[in-house]
Amino acid sequence: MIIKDNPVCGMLGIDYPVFQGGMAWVADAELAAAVSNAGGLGLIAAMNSNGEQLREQIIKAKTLTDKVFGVNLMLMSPYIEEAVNVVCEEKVKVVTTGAGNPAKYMEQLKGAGVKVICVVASVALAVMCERMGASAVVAEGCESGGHVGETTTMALVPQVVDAVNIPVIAAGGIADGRGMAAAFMLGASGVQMGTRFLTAKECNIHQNYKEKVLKAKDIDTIVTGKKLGHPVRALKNHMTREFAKMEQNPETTSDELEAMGAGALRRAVKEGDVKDGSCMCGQIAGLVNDELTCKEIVESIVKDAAELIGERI
Ligand code: TUI
Repeated sequence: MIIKDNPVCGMLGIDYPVFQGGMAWVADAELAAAVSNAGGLGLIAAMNSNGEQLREQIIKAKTLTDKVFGVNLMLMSPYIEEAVNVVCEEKVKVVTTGAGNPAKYMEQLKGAGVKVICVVASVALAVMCERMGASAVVAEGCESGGHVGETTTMALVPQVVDAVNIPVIAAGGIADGRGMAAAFMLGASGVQMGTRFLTAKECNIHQNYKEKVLKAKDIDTIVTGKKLGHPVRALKNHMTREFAKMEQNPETTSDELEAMGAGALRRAVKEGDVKDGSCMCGQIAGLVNDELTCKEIVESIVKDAAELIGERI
């Protein structure tokens, strides 16, 4: 089930159905290659790059791994058209799409032989993506870090599983073998993790950010940005407190909020400003207490989940 006859492994040619989230500013060629080398699916986030910067990362990943890796397309990105072109030109095998409806790009991607796996936060979008020709969907619950929907993983995954005939990968709140086993019990055929990989040895985020994740407890994240129409989960800090205060004030304009959010993720990831930057992170951070290699992360979650499920691997 986890490995034996797993539809996601079969479809993509990977050893384990473990995806690394396509985290903006975080998921670079090194992280993606490390996860793919560990037998999972590494993903480069297109979000933080224009077409040529993305191409550089794809070429770099090709030098770091012979295994399959993918690109995450953030549909709200100003560079989305360029990113889609580059993915097709570089013959990337698989993309995940997030933060929107991928309809506009499906034909071009599929025409270029790219498998499209859509990240969805609702049954309706999952069904639409299947109709458009998605190879699988990632059902992402609101426990996740970053841009989130409103439904929890526990409620979303089985409803998506019942609504579509393509494989479903569960995301949001999963960081160990128990979470992976639970996802399979809900009908998922794989898992995607972001927060767990934030503290991976091969993850190039600033050490201040890693330490904040390592120290975080269950109740240390908050969702802000609902007023802007793109709610984002991040670790509580000075920035999220100020943002929440401004959001509650009816006189605050969307432009003021946008201005406050602009560059906040980059400040945390690159400069280590964990006070006034946005440390996007999921609710499972309390379970992430060590810096491991991607190989250790992937192998331990698969081993523990298989043991719980009673599958010999
Ligand atoms: O996309 C994500 N997670 C992200 S994207 C991101 S970058 C960003 N930075 C600042 C503000 C906004 C984004 C950080 N984290 N996950 C996949 C995901 N997609 N979660 C939820 C959705 C989603 C939500 C609504 C997908 C589609 C949707 O509706 C689209 C429609 O038109 O129905």
